Amino acid sequence: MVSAAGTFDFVVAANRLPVDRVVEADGSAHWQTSPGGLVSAMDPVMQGRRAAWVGWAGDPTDEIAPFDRDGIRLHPLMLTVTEIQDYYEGFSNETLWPLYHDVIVPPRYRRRWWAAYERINTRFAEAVADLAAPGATVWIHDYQLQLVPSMLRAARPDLRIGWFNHIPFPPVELFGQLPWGRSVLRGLLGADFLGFQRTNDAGNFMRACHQLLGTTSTGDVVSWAGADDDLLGAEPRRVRTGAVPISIDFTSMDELAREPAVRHRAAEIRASLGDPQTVLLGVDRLDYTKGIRHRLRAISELFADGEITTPDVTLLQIATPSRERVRAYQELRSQIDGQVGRINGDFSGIGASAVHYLHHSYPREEMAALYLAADVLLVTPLRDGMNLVAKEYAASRWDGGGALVLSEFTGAAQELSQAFLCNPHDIVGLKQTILRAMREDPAALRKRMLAMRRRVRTHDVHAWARRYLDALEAAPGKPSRG
Ligand code: GDG
Repeated sequence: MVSAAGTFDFVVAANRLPVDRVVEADGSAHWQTSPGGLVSAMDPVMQGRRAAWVGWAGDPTDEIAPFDRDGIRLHPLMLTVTEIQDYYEGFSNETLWPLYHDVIVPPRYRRRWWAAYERINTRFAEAVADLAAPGATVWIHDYQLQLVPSMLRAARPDLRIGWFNHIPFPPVELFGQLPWGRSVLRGLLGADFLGFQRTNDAGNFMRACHQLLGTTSTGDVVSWAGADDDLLGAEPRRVRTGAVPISIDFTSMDELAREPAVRHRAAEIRASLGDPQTVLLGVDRLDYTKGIRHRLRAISELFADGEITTPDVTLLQIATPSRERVRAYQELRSQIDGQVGRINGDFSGIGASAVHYLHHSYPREEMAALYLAADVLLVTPLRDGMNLVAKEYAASRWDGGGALVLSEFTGAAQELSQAFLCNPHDIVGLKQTILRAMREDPAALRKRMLAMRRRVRTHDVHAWARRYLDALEAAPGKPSRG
């Protein structure tokens, strides 16, 4: 059913709002801007427009009325405990997340979760349809909202609709497992432009459409003849696809890392680690895609081989708590706890830990200090859409110091070719790469780091948002306005 227009010319829909609700000890609550690049990327493109953002408010609480913050209308969607379990923890994080990351753990296909995913996507589409002005631009984010483009187009054919996938899009041989794969593709084809991190992801999407729906494509445009049914996305469509790799706010990271307090804190961190010759660092959400176990295996073997020893070398591993109610994450945590315990039992000395393992999240200032304190950053995902940590490391190293070991299975590897690239499945190769990064002479390291900094500076998050919106504007099939 076609709904009436709202008044906002630019509407973002993402699983989460750009703010978190903080409840103080006295029970009072306020909103705090969430950390993360998406918020800072969206801010400049939203300022000066009548802009709104639709997203889940985070906690299962009572209904919260829409409110304005920094000139932007925030429209919270509330989810019940069961909806969180089925749509978010279930379909998004136990079905789509592992399926889209090369089935590192087996995806679970449950009909109840799919039904909840459809329902919550409908709620997002309805909220956007109510807020968007005639002819407005809508930018939908990520794998949690893949049905929203077609749902929204059915209600509001006048809108210009874009979707961006922050995670990989899998090859059709894997995507084809999804019992509702055709519905997902038809959901996405409601957009005018579908943006992906890598050209390969866009290619995988196009191949899936061809094989499962019988679409044709010319260049980067997918043509769908439509279907003779009354399911979602039955209308014929021409949709543009493309790779628009996301980035970070280079300037703000660079400036933060230059602050005297952050530099002082970096020195303090090294001192409290016992001033080792080499500090190796890992910073990840505690997620099985990030290759933390492979990294620990390589480090453990390097200690066992005598290639590295305490107190000269230590690994500082920050693992930010994530999706703690999902079973695969609980299992991963106990595996990593066990691995770290064994490495420290075998290789630490008194006051000289082989691994410092911290299961916490930290303020941005501390993250910048950690990056500055590290001689080698280990980024070893088995699959990662982009990996912003790698780019943040380059942006923080205004001193030209540091070395980056980077998995070839990250989107970032396509841009940061001066990193020490590795295959984390190849433990022998990973060990050699870590040693090369540790032993390379400072002048050569500096050259590599300056080249990576140039890349991230010129391709920052603002350039990403502009490129995305230009591609959306230039997409085929101009909507009928009016
Ligand atoms: C998804 C895709 C893609 C981490 N711990 C703390 C903290 N962080 C920040 C990092 C970085 C961000 O979280 C993590 O970004 P990643 O890109 O590494 O990974 P995902 O969370 O998996 O993100 C990924 C990304 O979306 C964007 O499209 O790159 O491929 O999986 O910014 O700094 N920040 C703070 N404290 C922490 O403890 N303040």
